[in-house]
Amino acid sequence: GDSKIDLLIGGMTCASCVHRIESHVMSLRGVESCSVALATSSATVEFSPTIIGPRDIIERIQNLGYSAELAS
Ligand code: 9UX
Repeated sequence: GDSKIDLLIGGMTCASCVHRIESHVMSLRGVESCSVALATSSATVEFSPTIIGPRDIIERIQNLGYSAELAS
């Protein structure tokens, strides 16, 4: 991807949360990869900035019931 963001995710309590977030974020047009880590409550997302932006990605995760913010 052309752009990459690191996110802090709140509210993940089991491994299924990881797969749930990854599959939803991966389904967004413009997202190329999404790797969620339960141990560090974080996610790395690669995307094409001409198609989607951090705001949309964060909003999608929040809509699933988790908190999400830029880590850096
Ligand atoms: Mo596990 Mo996560 O039962 O939203 S899927 S807590």
